[in-house]
Amino acid sequence: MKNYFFNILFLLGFFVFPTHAAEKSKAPGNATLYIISPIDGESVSSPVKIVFGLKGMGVAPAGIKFNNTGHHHLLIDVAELPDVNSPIPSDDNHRHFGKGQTEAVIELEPGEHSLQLMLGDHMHIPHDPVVVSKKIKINVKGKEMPPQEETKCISNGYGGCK
Ligand SMILES: [Cu+2]
Repeated sequence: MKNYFFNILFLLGFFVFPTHAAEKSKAPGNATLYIISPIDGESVSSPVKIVFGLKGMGVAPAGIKFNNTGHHHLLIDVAELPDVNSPIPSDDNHRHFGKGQTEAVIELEPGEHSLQLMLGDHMHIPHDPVVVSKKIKINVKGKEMPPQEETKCISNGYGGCK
């Protein structure tokens, strides 16, 4: 009788989780992903240098399968995390650092932007559990006008300048 129940659970498991779903790369529970720079709320000028921080795991280039490693993905102005069971999309808002980079210099329009890091495995798929940083907000300053040279007026005696 006991076996019967186990069989049912087993079959249900296959029903809920399709058998073709590949085993996800595991992440240690103490893995911590964070943005070292800029800091939350900072005002910066574009281009912005972003420094990635990772503890408890290592960085490996995309395509290299090695336990407890992954590569960085920078999510720019992304409201909701991408699907954690699929490769992270690759576009202007989801930047991959597949060479194993740990910092980046990016151009951002003036105004408020959100930044968040997400680790992906050799296939760009988030780990289990998902390794993601806190989302920070930064303010990108507008382009500053070059300071205008003060023109000195030396009277020409007719109400104008020489
Ligand atoms: Cu990737």
